[in-house]
Amino acid sequence: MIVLITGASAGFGAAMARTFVSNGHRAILAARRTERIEELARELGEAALPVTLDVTSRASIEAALTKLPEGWRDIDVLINNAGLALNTKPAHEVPLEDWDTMIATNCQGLVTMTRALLPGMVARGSGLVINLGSVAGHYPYPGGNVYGATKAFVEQFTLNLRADLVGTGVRATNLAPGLCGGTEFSNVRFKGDDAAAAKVYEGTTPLTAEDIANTAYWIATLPPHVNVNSIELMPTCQGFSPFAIKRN
Ligand code: NDP
Ligand code: 8X3
Repeated sequence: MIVLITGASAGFGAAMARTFVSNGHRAILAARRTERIEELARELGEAALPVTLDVTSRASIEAALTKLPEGWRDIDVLINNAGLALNTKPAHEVPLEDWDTMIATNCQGLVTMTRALLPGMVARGSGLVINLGSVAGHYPYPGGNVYGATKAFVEQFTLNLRADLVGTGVRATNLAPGLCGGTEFSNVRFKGDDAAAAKVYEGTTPLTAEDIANTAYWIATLPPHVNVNSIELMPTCQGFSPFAIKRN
């Protein structure tokens, strides 16, 4: 199968590319950092195609997809993985630009990619869209404000896709991980403060990018009559907080 992975230049996306290709499939590696995806494509060989695109730009997506070479256009699996969290400040302090960027990437980018590839999948009577949600879309936490809201959007959009796609043969899944280390997620969230990023995982055994890649691969290789609507993963060391109560 051919899988298009957004955010293939790092973290989950790069791990997914390695997993699909090592299992005999072809992967289109999409991201903004061209050198990164070209390097990964060199590692993976002919089964990988690097494609520079910015999911926040409809023009960039359309240009990249139009330029796909013959033989790479019938995409079986779209993994909408590109995404980010910015900041952990409370809602009344966080810069509005951070909210704009998260909404543009995690929501607008994801729906634009999906809308671009769905018609082909429906016409072929098969396909799968895996959207990267998060536990942040299921449970609120301080500083999660718009990030969590974008991931709740991702889950509901995925379920609404399911509603529209019944009978088409096209499947859709919300894949919602919890604490996961070894990616650039926290480095991006803390804007290059790598010490703050490392602290997030201190003393934990978090999920790994390979755990998420293996889950995506499992979802994509289930028999065609099986649709995973939504799946949530946490590391065993992660649990739930009590409600915060401000006492007099
Ligand atoms: P990373 O920061 O390691 O990777 C994010 C990827 O997204 C990069 O390849 C980056 O590539 C790409 N990306 C960001 N913005 C854009 C854009 N505008 N256009 C194209 N690509 C873009 O993060 P993770 O691998 O950890 O996270 C991947 C996904 O999983 C995200 O959606 C995240 O919200 C979600 N997630 C992560 C969890 C975690 O704990 N790590 C837990 C739950 C969900 P480039 O900069 O080259 O464009
Ligand atoms: C990433 C997991 O808990 O940092 O989506 O929001 S969390």
